Amino acid sequence: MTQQDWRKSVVYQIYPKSFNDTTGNGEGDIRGIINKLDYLNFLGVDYLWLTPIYDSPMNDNGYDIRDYYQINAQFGNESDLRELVDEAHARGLKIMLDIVINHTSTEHAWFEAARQSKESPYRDYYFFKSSEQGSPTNWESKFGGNAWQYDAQTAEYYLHLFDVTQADLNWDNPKVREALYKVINHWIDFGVDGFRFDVINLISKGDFVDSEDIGKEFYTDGPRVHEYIHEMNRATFGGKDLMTVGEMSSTTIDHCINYTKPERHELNSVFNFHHLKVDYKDGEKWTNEKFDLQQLKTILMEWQTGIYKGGGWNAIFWCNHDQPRVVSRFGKDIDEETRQQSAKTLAIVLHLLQGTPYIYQGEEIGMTDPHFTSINQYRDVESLNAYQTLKSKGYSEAEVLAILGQKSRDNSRTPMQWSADKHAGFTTGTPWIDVASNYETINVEAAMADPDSILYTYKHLIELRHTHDIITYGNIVPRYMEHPQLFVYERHYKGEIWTVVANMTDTVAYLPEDLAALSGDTIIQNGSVTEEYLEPYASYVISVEVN
Ligand code: TEU
Repeated sequence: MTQQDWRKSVVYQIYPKSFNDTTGNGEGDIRGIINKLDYLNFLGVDYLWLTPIYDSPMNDNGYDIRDYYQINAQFGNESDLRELVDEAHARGLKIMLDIVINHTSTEHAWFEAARQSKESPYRDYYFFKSSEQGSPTNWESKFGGNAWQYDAQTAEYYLHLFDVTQADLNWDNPKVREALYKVINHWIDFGVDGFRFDVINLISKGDFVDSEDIGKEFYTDGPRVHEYIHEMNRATFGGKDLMTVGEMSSTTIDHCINYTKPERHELNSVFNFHHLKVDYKDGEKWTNEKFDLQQLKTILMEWQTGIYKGGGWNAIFWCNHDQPRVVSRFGKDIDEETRQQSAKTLAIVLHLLQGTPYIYQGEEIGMTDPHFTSINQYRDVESLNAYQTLKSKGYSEAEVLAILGQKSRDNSRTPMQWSADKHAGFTTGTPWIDVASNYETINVEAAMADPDSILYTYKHLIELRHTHDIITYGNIVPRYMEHPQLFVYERHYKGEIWTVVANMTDTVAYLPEDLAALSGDTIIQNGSVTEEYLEPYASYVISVEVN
């Protein structure tokens, strides 16, 4: 691959545990990724982001790191990773690692030393606080329960914004920052091409006082966060040919502009999640709310235009390992035709936006939520906690299962569907989590054999991004924001306008007159489009020269 502007890249996210198992132990591994590089190359993506592959007790599937320098034995060893990087590079593919530095596992040597005594030199690597009357503050963990855990050995509490086995690191301690920069530099020297930084906007904690909410306001985009990210940039990846993306929890457009404006030397790009909360009820995830299309459009367009005007850079995505499958969420998976139509239209709408698109494994073949029917099928710590909490609030088993079925992170963590073979060709053993029962129809082999498949729409969209600068650099103009069915926007660049028109619903949508009158070159089209209407989930992109 010739050197291209990183802004034109497309990233493919791999969740190694569920990608491809070569040992038969029911869990994916690094060799499994190596075996599928030709497929990824065929798809045409530029970067592969691997969720954490370091040594970990796996309470949060690798987001609880025990040793930043060791490879998780379940996934392989360092020479497997070496081979993966080399084999990827040989195909023009680049590798991004996931860096989890807001917290470590409580099994990390630093934490084990820290918890021994108040005098440990590692004590202030973390937040330990004494408190006479229970928890130091009323903050809640994002996985349920209070965010402080009492540690009997020294009779103090430590902070964990996530699982009780994920202790938050104290970034105000310069030794912590130095140790973490060393980790990043180690992997730069190893030869990786970029990093995804886990919940990086939570690293600077403010005052430790009670919250009227769950504590977010004290650590989200906290007081010294920009200073720390800038310092990290200068001490590690800054000025090198490495792509970076920060995962930003509950952030704002203004902060994200500052995180990504090139002249501030912080990060290349950011994930935000506001558009994925449109099926929450009053901010609550664990509900069965239908998604709100108007809200989805409004939020996406606010971020698109806001970040663009501010000179920042978005990551654009529908799916990741924490989110349900988009075709089951904002599309419909009730029958084959509707699944294919809606998956393609969702792909078109997303990939023509401004920013760096991310494809999560299986999204490119329209993988669906598995529609689990028993709590025994769930594995995720967050889902298992939510199950208990909802049950204790009086919800029936059926109600809780319906909610988990819509919101659980396990929806996206079921094994990658490679073929119609047993266990979808993912493993010869017993998969660690059930395969979705539709794998005989929905799998890579079938998708490759069908030129009309969702897979080819993704491939085409990636090619378009690589060959048409308007997708990367064009201005973005929202249209028909109030339309109850259509998602319409324009991209403007060097005398050309591309209009993206999508029917986001399962009923026919009639075109407003000026759209019906638009004539130009069709760049891509999905489903049946006439001069008057779009069939359910149909969409198209049309290019018009303006001077
Ligand atoms: O996620 C951060 C995060 O806050 C969410 O996406 C979270 O999973 C969701 O809010 C739960 O409702 C990152 C990782 O992507 C996630 O897998 C980890 O569990 C988490 O950080 C902790 O490291």
